[in-house]
Order: sequence, then structure tokens, then C-alpha cells
Amino acid sequence: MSTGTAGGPPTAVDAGAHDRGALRRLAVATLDANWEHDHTVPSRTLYPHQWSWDSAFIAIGWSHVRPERAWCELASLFRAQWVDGRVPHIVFNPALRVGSYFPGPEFWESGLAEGAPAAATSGLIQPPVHAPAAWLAYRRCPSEQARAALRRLYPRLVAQQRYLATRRDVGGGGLACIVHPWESGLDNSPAWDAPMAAVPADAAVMRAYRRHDTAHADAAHRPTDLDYARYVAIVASYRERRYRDDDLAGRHPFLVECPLVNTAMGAAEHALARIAPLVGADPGPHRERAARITEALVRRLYEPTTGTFRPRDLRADRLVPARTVLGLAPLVLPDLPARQVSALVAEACSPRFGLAARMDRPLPSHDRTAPDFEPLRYWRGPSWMNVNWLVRRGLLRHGRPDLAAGLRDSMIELVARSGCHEYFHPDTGAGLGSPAFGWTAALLLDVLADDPAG
Ligand code: 2M8
Repeated sequence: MSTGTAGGPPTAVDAGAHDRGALRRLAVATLDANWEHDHTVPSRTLYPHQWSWDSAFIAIGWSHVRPERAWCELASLFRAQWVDGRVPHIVFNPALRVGSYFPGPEFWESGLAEGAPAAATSGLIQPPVHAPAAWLAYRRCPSEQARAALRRLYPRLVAQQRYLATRRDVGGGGLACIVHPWESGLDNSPAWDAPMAAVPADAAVMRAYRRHDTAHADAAHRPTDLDYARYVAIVASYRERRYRDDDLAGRHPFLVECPLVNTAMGAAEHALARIAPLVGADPGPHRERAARITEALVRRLYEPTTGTFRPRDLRADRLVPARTVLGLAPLVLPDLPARQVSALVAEACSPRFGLAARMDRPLPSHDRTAPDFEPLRYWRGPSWMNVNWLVRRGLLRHGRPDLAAGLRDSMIELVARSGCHEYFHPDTGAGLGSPAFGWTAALLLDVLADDPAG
């Protein structure tokens, strides 16, 4: 039933069979193969270190099969938290050779920054989905050990939120801004094209570096050299000031309020409100902050004439034009007002995203009808398991189990057909990117477990 390469994890399950047991085994084998002493790598080839939001999704998967690993995963990530509260988007494994990933620790120079941890890390963040992950892991498998782990994590999760809500509120409107497209997790989304176009860069700069990704994945599926030249230039600007956030507004080339990052920040406050009583803390302030974040999201990122949430480019002071899947993220918020919920469901069910109770194609990462929709290129069209998972949770939250079921079937179908790939062709469902990818396996376990019949 499952196929595999000698010594490696299995790679696919007979597409027709939909044998839930085989799918589960495939997912567990993928996570096991990516486990690395105290964390799980997203991919042995493309991403051999620890990534921040990957670890949160992966912890949810571990909670279904080896709950102690869920807590170990989160604990190892938060050991690399900076003194200011930021949780770095990459924690580098010192045992790996130089050049095993670009940009590696020698590029980031985190050790020169004040308040950086002993481990080498990047200086950026990713969507703060860790508190919801911790809450789900606890709820899935509550125990004294789990409660003790939550007690240790809680102050760190609070510090992470404080960092985002204070140092990163560059726009002053109650939302956190991202200072690099990598912070969104949707690196080369068309959402970033307008703000990125204003970053001066020359693709030839990349001749000085060796990209690691294009040695392991088709270059036509990855960001371009010009994208990378801009990524490098934005990091250089932040690194020059040792990743300080004090005068970002005046000088930093990329400052954007992202709907996904801010939705995650709001969802984190909701999760902390559930965790607080378990660890002897007051849930009240979390509830208040959650309400303020939702209100700020609607005020600053919702565009009423199109009924969409879009990122706000703080440098240009306008919403970006692209309608990407990032705009569906606020559905996750339980207190999103009914008007915005209806608008997002309409957007998701439109031909742009094709959500349905019976989906004929998977949910894409970008508007299918847009001229810059690219079915093969990374975050510019392909379907991703983590985004599907978030949208599905939002649909369940807002009373649309019919649509949530359609999305769930589509997610299961993708893995049954193609294996635990990093992302999938949005028309054919063919697997793209890394073949044995951590969060795909983890979130598959979670959606499988959600079905009493599964
Ligand atoms: C991708 O991002 C990294 C940079 O952080 C890369 O392209 O090298 C993104 O898909 C990101 O969301 C993800 O966390 C990371 C590891 O899976 O890979």
C-alpha cells in the first residue's frame, strides 16, 4: 500500500484506496524520519534546521501520536527566544555543516545582537501560532506533564505576544507589522509584490551567494533571484542595526501589517485565555487584548467595497491590491463580526478560491482568476496544507461544517494521491516541493483524528 525509498520514509499511499490507517502510518513515518533530537525539521533536504511556525503545526501532529514530543518541540523552540520576547523564525542546528541552508547562521550574525540566545538563530519572526498549538496539544492529551509544560511555556508565550504588540506596532494602530516577507510564512506571495517592488536590489547580487533551495527543488517553482536579492537586502538593513526595532518607521525598506500574522496574534490571545486558568493566571487581559486585535484588524485591513482583508503597506500607507489566501485568515478569529465572516465566506467560495462542500480542486494560495496566478510557483498559486487547515478551523468556528468538510476531504485527497509533499498543484493535486514535509504530515494526522468515522 505505501511506497517508499530504502531507508527513507514512505512517500505516498495508493490514491484510490483512501485507507485511513495507511495514511496515518505515512504521516507518523514522515514525522519520525524528520525528528532530530529535540525538534522536527520541516524537510531533511530543503529545510534541515528548526522553523518557528512549522514547529507549532508539527507539535499539533505529535500530540496525536507521541505527546511528549509535542512539548519537547515547543520547548526547544522557546529556548531560543530572545530577551525582547521575539521567537526566531529559524533556530540553527550547530551540528550541520556550513552551507546546509542559505541564508545560514554566518549570514544572520545573531550572536552580535543584544539579547540573542546562545543558539544561532535568524532575527525574524513567523506567525505566532504557538499558543493555539499548545492549547490544542494540551486538549488532545491532557496530563500532569502536559500541564507542567504549559506552565513553563505560558510566560514565554506572553512575552512573544508582548514583543509583537509593542515593538512591532510601528503603525501605532494596534497591529504588529512584519519587516520581511519571510515573517509572513508566505514568502513570495503576490501580496508582497507591491511593497517589494520599492526595495532596491539587483538579481546579480545573488552571484555572491549559493542558493540552497534551487539545488533541492525546481528553480521554476521557487522565488526568483531578484526576489532573493531583495530578501537579502531587507535582512541586511535589519541586521545592520542588530535587529533593533526602535526606529523601523524611518529607515526600514519593508513594513507591512499582514492579516495572517495579526490573526495569529489574536488567536494566540484567545488560546492564552483558555490556558491561563490552568496555570493560575488571569484570562481577563487576554480576552481584552484579543478583542482589541480583532477590532484593529477590521479597522485597518478590511476593505468594505471588495469585502476583503488585505495587507497594509505602511511605507505607502495603502492596502496592497492582490487578493491572496492571506485575506481569508481572519475567519479563524471567533469574534470576527458577522459581516466580515459572510464577506470572507463569499470570497472563499468565489471562483477566485473555489471553496465548496465538494471541492473539484484544492484551495489555492492565490486568486485563480488573477493574471499573476502561477500554479507551480511556491506561494503564488499552489495549495498548502497549513493554510487549508487554518481556513477549515475558521469555517468550523463560524458554523460552516459543510464547507469545512469539503476542505477536509480535499486535504486528505491531496496526501492520499501525492504523499506528504510540501505543497500541491492547485489543479491536479500533484505533489510539489519537498516530498516528506513535516507540517503536511502533522496536520493530516489532525484532520484525520477530527472525524469520528476516520
Ligand atoms: C519557507 O520559508 C523559508 C524561509 O523561511 C525558505 O523558503 O527557505 C516557507 O514556506 C515558510 O513558511 C516555512 O516556514 C519554511 C520552512 O518550512 O519554508
